[in-house]
Amino acid sequence: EDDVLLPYAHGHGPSRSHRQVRECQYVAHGNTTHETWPSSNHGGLPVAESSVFVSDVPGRSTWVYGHMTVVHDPLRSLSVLEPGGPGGCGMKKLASVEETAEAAGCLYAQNAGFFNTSSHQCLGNVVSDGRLVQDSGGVQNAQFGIRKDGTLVFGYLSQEDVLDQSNPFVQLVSGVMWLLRNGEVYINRSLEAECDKTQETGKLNFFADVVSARTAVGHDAEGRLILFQIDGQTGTRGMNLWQVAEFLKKNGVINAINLDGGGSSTFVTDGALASYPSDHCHSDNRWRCARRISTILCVHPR
Ligand code: NDG
Repeated sequence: EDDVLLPYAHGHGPSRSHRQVRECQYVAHGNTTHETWPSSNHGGLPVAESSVFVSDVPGRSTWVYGHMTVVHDPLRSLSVLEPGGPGGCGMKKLASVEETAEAAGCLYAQNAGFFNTSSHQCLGNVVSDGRLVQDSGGVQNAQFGIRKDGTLVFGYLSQEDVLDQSNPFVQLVSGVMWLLRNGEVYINRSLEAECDKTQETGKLNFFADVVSARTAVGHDAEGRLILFQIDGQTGTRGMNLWQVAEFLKKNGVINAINLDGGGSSTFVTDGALASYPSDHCHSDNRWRCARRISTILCVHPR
């Protein structure tokens, strides 16, 4: 009834070893590769602007809508929020983006981190408004964070990097696939480096190549945050990750990571749903409903 979550090939779950399946890498100490950029801090209103676009992937007749939100003062107006409020990850809660965003007074919000669809556990690193909610133990997946001094961080982090208190993370969330690094598509390298167990839409190559609804976050040359969301349906419409990366690059994004997508991909303005989700409603299969998801990115007044 959901936007397809594909089973692993031949019934081999993520825990069974398989010749082609790498073990996930846990890096406890030292520096793993990432990029940093000073965030913009424009004092003037508004804190953010949001625009709608229509996908224009060459050769495709099934077009969908998407949203780009530009955040002018990320350090003061962007938060990673747990599902349903503080403590949501610990309680293995899921909540719609509308619920979490409405309660927190977000002007704009979109889904963020991946979760285990059976246990509802939030996956990866989560730092929310200066509170370390959980760390992933150094698992290698694409990260987005903001440090206390406003530095934007995109890429891979060791557990030590995540826990470092000299200039601590005030916001941090994990995605899957580093889409753009220094203005270049970084998907080939991500396919080799990243843990495949953080997402449930088939193997990592399929996950990257399939068209679907997508959510991403990046930054431009001025250090503004760029939030990206595009509607879709896994295997039918939307964008694959190569197309998302090209689209972001064309629009001036320098570093970007992919966040939870598919039926989780959701965009909310002023507490109201502003995207077309792909999951069918539990109550009536004819209609589409927003999925209850894990963490969100919330743009709020300063
Ligand atoms: C979405 C994701 C899936 C993930 C699940 C829970 C895509 C295309 O949400 O990988 O496991 O986080 O991003 N699908 O269905």
